[in-house]
Amino acid sequence: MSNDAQTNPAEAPLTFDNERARARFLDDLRAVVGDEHLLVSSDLRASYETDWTRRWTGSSIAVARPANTQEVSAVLATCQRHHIACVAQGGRTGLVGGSVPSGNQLVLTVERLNDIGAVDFDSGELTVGAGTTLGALQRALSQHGWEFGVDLASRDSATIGGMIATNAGGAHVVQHGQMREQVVALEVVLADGTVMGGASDVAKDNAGYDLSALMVGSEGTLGVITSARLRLVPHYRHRVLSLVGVDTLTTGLELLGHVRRSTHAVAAAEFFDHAAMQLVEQYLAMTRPVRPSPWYVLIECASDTDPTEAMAAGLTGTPGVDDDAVAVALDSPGRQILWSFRESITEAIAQIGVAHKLDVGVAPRLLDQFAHEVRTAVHSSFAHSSVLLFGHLAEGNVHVNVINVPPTDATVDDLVLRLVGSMGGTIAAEHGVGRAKRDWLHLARSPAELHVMRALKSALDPENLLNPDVLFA
Ligand code: 2HG
Ligand code: ZN
Repeated sequence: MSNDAQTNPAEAPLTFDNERARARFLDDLRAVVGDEHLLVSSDLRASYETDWTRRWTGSSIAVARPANTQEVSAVLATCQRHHIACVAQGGRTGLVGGSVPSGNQLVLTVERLNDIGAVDFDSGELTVGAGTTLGALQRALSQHGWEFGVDLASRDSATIGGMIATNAGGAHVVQHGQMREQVVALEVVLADGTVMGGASDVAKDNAGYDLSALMVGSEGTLGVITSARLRLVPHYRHRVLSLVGVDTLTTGLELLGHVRRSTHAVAAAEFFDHAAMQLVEQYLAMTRPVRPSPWYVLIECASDTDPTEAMAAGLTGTPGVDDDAVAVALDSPGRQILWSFRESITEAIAQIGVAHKLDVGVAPRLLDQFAHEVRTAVHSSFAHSSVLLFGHLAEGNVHVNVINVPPTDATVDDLVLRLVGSMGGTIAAEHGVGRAKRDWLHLARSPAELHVMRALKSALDPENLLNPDVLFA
């Protein structure tokens, strides 16, 4: 890798100054991916230039759709030769603008890198292309006695590559961890086109720096992930899910504590507020099966032995949790109905507007205080706004969604993120930093950490060509 140019990652990406240079760049790309897979006209590019939220949008020179690692490598080498920045893209469901181009940049979509390798039954591992959607992976595994440890509502759009690049979390972090925990090894293409690593099936490897781990959560700024060797988890024969209405999140946490003490099988612990419940009831045209409460908590247990009794034992005995506050689902259709109240919140919100999405985390014991303060602060500055709070209870991960504030007005983001910072929390609990949070990264990372992050970026991408508008302000 060349290391002669040291460009400040904060500098603007290099851009074309004339049409001929642009045409030469496009010709070189065409020679790599073929005419059909280089999308140049604005109507073909359009869907790759806006993310799922519709808050983050931009323009690109073109969209390249390489078919394999060699083509990804040649595309990045072409970008480097022409000094053009490249934004790697998966399913565009990251929610922080991390895969949206912002000007004279190339979009590199990994959607054609979607091979799903054979499951190694003994080790419970497999290798997949970065463009494989989570849903396709789950369907491929359904008959094999293994599952993938991460699940999230956008499963049919989110790609494994994007989920690794953002270290996605989802509903089962409490049982299986985030994407980081599922990665055995990665194949990555570096800024100059060098292919690094490979989806090795060596189970334990301590030979120096864990370079695959470095790529997890790097948001396309250090390299483009092309394939991944993934660790699977056993398919559990029994699953039981409870929806419980509670007055406070502290009660929800107590409840979770009881269930955790009576079984090790807790697979998910989620929460949402009454405003989110009402919106989803309207969106799904369904009625909640429990009495109205300020908060709702979903607790799922999954194991090889039936966890129903242990779950029931855990649920009883928490003050304020009476029978009409609890609904339990033992079979798959019943569980799907209960899950739909939680999983449809994001879609229901998108139906009514473009939301400010602040994916933040605080110490779980501070959840009620945070909820109170964030609602008060947002409403006092934006009288017509609506605040919806939902997220992942066990991790104190709150998805603050604010609607009826113009998408371009970042004062509400500032207000929420500073509040989180003042409570010792994190400004990015599971969606990453992207373009949405880069101005507030200093609230979550010390100067020493920022210095090391910038040093890594400069070492691996000296010309600042990989996703230059995310992470660093
Ligand atoms: C979830 O947990 C997702 O449902 C989406 O992370 C969160 O829409 C959001 O803000
Ligand atoms: Zn989430």
